[in-house]
Amino acid sequence: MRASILLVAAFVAVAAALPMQSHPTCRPPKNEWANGELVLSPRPHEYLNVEDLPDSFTWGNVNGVNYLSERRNQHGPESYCGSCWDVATTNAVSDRIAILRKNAYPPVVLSAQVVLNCGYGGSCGGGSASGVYEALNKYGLPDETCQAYAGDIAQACKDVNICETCGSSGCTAISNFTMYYVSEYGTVRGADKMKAEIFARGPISCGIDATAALEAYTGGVFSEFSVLPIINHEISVVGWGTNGSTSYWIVRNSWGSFYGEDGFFRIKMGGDNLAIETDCSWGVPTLTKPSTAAPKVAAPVPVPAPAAKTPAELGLYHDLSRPGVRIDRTASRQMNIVSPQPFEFLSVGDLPASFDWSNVNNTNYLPSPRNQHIPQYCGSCWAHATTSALSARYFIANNAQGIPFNLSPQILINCVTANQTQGCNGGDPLAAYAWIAVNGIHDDTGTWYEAKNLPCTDYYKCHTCEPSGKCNAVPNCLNFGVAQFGEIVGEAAMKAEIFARGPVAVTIAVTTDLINYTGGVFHDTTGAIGDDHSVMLTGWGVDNSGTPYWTIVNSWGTYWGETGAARIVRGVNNLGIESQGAQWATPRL
Ligand SMILES: *[C@@H]1O[C@H](CO)[C@@H](O)[C@H](O)[C@H]1NC(C)=O
Ligand SMILES: *[C@@H]1O[C@H](CO)[C@@H](O)[C@H](O)[C@H]1NC(C)=O
Ligand SMILES: *[C@@H]1O[C@H](CO)[C@@H](O)[C@H](O)[C@H]1NC(C)=O
Ligand SMILES: *[C@@H]1O[C@H](CO)[C@@H](O)[C@H](O)[C@H]1NC(C)=O
Ligand SMILES: CC(=O)N[C@H]1CO[C@H](CO)[C@@H](O)[C@@H]1O
Repeated sequence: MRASILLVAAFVAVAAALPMQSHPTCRPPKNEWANGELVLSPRPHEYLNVEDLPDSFTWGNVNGVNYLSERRNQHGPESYCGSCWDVATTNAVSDRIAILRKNAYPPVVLSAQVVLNCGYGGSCGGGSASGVYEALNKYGLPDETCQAYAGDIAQACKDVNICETCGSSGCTAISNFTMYYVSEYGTVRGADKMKAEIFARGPISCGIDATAALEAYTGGVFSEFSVLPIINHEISVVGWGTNGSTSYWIVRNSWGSFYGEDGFFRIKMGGDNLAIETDCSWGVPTLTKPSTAAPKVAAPVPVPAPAAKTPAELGLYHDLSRPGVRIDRTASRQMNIVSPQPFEFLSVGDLPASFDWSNVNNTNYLPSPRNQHIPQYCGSCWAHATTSALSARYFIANNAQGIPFNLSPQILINCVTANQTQGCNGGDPLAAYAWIAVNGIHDDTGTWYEAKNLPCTDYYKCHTCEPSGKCNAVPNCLNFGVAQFGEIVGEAAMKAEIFARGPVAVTIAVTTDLINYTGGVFHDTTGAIGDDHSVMLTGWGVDNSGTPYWTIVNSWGTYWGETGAARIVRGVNNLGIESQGAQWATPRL
């Protein structure tokens, strides 16, 4: 008894003298997925001269263009998850897909959850980056609209947990969706080789010792050479720079945008600070399937058989008994309009014949697409359309500088109650903007989309979880907002508003043919008009046969329609698109 007390006391004394290791399980020692390499072509350090590389370089700003994908928070939604190795790697490959696709719409965010569901290299108890790269080569990964981040709520590796949509009676596997692959992957160590790899091919993922001091970091160039580093965390290194006297790495963490410098930290380069130059890895994305790739799981058994059922017949995408839009048109709905609206000062005849925020002067201003129906059915289109449009308008207001983000629809589902709005049972887009104008909103790194009605508490507005298992509210998180907001109708006013200020939310009817839509200019012939659904309206054009159309971005995943978007015939009030109301809001800057 006495001996064991002494032992405990000795252990406590030693532990207190050592730096605290607070992420003990996020990057455990190597496992069976570790150290895999598939190197098929010369590596950048073999053909680049490191002396020729610039003093500063970051994929967050290459000649004024950002290629970095959205920040993530691994620590939620309901508990701690040691998935740093997974999130750092899927983020780095998502960046490289943006580089490969020259930032074309839509931005791709690879699904970190599929990695967890399938155990590609580890679990919430930790894992290795090379497992993710190996799986990206052998099996591929879909984007997040197939499988949302659920952290600890990992599921079995089967089709429905790789790509799904959910209806009122459960979730169904999607059989036709895009998989992303890497053609080769490997490891890199040492500052010079890391620089060559990053410069030539894009961000890399690296192991690091996440010390208590790094956890407490709030900005500046970090350095900590006083500890014997033990790699227990993984991050992505996206570039480097110098402040005049000190060179540093630019690092994206996976602890939310509220960590450090907007989710990033800078750490002194050279000398293997916290072991950041010891254990890095890279993958080269490809848009064609490698010849060795095979499905992880057997081809899906059509549910229910046979496969002839259409999405509409399967009750997918939209449940007409659960409207996504609830607008009390007899009530006076709040707006805040203090300056002239674009339709008052722009002449519609002066606007271009085609215009779309997915490509204005070769720049995409739209955030990554969403899926309101995963991990379960939720009639939250009103929250998705409004937050997507506002996110785009922030990017427009920032002149496409900085890292794009998606404002959190979940906060609105939890909190907006005005005028019949009922979370997953539908809501009023204008009431969403009215709520944001008063309360503010945050990106989705503190409030993950969970597709259910949660309480409107500080905790559910913004939280994060610790290795101890404890989850805490993040204070002062709602730092984005709305200045003016209103509603317009009619083609001319909608065009002027979109052209001058950015995408809007718009209310449309949903028909079975819209549910089945796979591409082309949609033209409803049933005469449907109604408050069924809310989508983001991003622009307009005219097709080869001279048919004018609107472009909308839906929140039904990228496997629906034209990569998540659709064209709808314009000028004839199809689905009520020009008469049911388009809601707009300007960002509070
Ligand atoms: C799968 O999707 C692609 C791209 O959207 C499309 O070209 C193809 O026809 C689809 N295949 C099936 C079987 O639906
Ligand atoms: C550069 O960073 C180092 C390390 O944090 C710091 O000591 C130094 O004052 C910084 N220099 C400038 C010019 O900011
Ligand atoms: C769309 O869904 C409806 C209702 O299930 C079905 O009758 C129709 O044939 C489908 N259309 C197409 C083109 O698949
Ligand atoms: C696109 O280019 C045109 C012509 O140079 C310019 O007038 C316009 O402001 C640009 N649009 C954006 C959003 O940068
Ligand atoms: C946010 C919002 O639009 N609230 C409105 C709800 O309805 C009442 C009654 O008509 C209005 O007074 C509010 O402005």
